[in-house]
Formats: sequence, C-alpha cells, structure tokens
Amino acid sequence: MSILIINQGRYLGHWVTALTERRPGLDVRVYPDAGSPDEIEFALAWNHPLGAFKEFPNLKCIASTGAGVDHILRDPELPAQVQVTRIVDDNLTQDMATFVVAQVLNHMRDLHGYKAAQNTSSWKQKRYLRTQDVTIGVMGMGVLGSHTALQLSQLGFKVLGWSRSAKLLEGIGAYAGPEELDAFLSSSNILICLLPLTKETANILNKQTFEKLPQDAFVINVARGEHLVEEDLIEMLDKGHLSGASLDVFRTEPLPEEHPFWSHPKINVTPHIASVTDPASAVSQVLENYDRLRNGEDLLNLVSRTKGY
Ligand code: NDP
Ligand code: OXD
Repeated sequence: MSILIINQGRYLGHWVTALTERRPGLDVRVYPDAGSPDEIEFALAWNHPLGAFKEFPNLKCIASTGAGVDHILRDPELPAQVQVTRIVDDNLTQDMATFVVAQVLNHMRDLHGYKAAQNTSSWKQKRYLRTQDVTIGVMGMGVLGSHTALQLSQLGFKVLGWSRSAKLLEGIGAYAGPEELDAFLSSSNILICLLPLTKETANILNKQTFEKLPQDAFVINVARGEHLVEEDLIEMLDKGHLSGASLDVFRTEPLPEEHPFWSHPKINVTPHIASVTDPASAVSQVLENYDRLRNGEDLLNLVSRTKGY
C-alpha cells in the first residue's frame, strides 16, 4: 500500500520529508504522478483538484493535512465509500489559542492603530479596554475553540462558548444551537469564529449576526472565509457598529491585491497563518491511521461526512 499526497500549495515538500524520514522505505507518491491508480488506498490531501479522487477505485481513506475538511467534502465527486480524517494536534491547538490571544490583546490596546499612527508621527493617547470590560464569545467549541476559550478565561476574561451541543467547561458560559445564538451574541464584545465550514455555518458572520453584537464589538475570523459575508462586515464597520475585525481566512486565498480588506483602516489581515499544521508533529497520526487502515482497525480523528466536520 502507498500514500498518495494531493496537496496544492501547502508544505508539500515538508510532508514528503516527514513521511519518508519517519518511515524509510514508505511508498510515497505525489499527485499527479500516482502510478497505477488501483494501488492507491490512502491519500493525504489539501485543496485537491476537484474530482481527482474518483481516479482511484480502491481509495479508502482521505486524510486532511489540516483540522478542517471542508476542502475535501466540497468535492461533489467524492467517492461515497471513502473515510475522511483530520488533524488533531497539540501544537495546532496551542498555536490557534496563542494567535487569538494576540489578536484580542492587540485590539484591547489598539496596537495596530498605534503602528498606523507611528507611520504619520502622530502622538495621540487613546482610552483602552481592560480585561474586566470585555466578554469574549467563541463560536465553535471543538478542539480549537474549547482550548482557546479556556486560555482566554485563564487570562481573566469572561468567556462564552457557542456550539451545537452545550460544552460544560469550568468558567465558560455554555450556549448551544440556533435558539441560544442571540443571547450569546448580545453579550459578546469580541466574537471569535472557530466553526467548521458546513452548510449550516456558511455565511454565519452576516449583518443580522453583527447587529446582535453590542456596540463597538470586534470580530475575529480564524475559521474559513466563507463564514463571512464580506460586504456586511464592511457595512457594519463603516456604520460604526463594529469597531474592527481581524481576519485570517478569506473566500479567495491569497486575498486578491485589489480587495478592499487590504486597505480598510479597521481590518487587520493575516495570510491564513493563525495555526499551521507542522508535518513533523502531525505525521505520526497520519502513519497511525495508515497502519490502522491496513489492519482493518477504526481510524482516529474520523470526520462525520453527514455533519460535515
Ligand atoms: P471541531 O470539529 O473540533 O469543532 C467544531 C465545533 O463547531 C464543535 O464545537 C461543533 O459543535 C461546532 N459546530 C459545528 N457546527 C455547528 C453549528 N451548526 N452550530 C453551532 N456549532 C457548530 O473543529 P476544530 O476546533 O478542530 O477546528 C475548527 C475550524 O478551525 C476548522 O474546521 C478550520 O476551518 C479552522 N481552522 C483554521 C485554521 C487557521 O489557521 N486559520 C487552522 C486550523 C483550523 P459540537 O461540539 O456540538 O459538535
Ligand atoms: C486547517 C487550516 O484547517 O490550516 O488546519 O486552516
């Protein structure tokens, strides 16, 4: 059995190195040089060309090289029998929490604003937010959201979490389902999106959602660009209801040069780096699943194709 890597633009070489160093002699193939299609049962994927998987009649498992699997499940020709797995990794989890904490603290002290002021030699002191002034709402209380929420809570923030099923974590207010969304939003001065992209969550960061947030709320989207209705964000920022946004993910990546987000004074843009899988750290779980598949055992970090995450 071999591992086929189908990876457009993300650390391809690092994955090849990690797999072959960890398991010398492993038959690693890189798409489109897949060899005989019948021999491929296990694929490691990120942003594959849609339709590519149907070329492999014996494919049994597609492992995402990241936490998200929307890039795999969006393929209308995804073979029905294939199991999909994702990465759950301590580094990935901790890196996300660190990034979100950095964005929260930056916002509270307006450090981006002072950097802009420095560019015009402008000395202007502004009021700032304190921990006790801010309630943070985390949408998506899975592996990344729960850890991020707990880290923020340990820093002294009041933190609320919203998910499909309520997550009872010490010190975190639990909200669940569409019926509790409004109550969750109405208390969230900083809204963090850590939802998976599914039919239910697409476009969830829209005007109606933003209107339910308190005046001057701040939005951090580190999940997927398709969660955000871009023109609604700009409208709510320009109207002054939202005070700003930090965006790490976009509908089109790389973010096109002419996109208004680049120059909007209230938007901070980062290039999808909130938390990046380190192949050296995540390779062992990929190989573990490869072995499990060969031995007919249950796979780790399996995704529900019905739920979409
Ligand atoms: P998980 O699958 O562990 O968690 C998903 C959470 O979202 C769960 O709490 C789930 O609820 C909740 N959820 C799903 N659907 C709904 C819904 N319709 N309404 C309310 N809550 C819902 O995912 P992770 O925490 O591992 O990752 C989250 C996302 O972060 C990834 O899918 C990916 O898109 C993004 N990501 C971004 C990165 C970046 O660098 N910007 C890096 C890594 C990931 P329940 O618990 O009840 O099932
Ligand atoms: C992921 C990502 O899903 O990097 O892991 O976006």
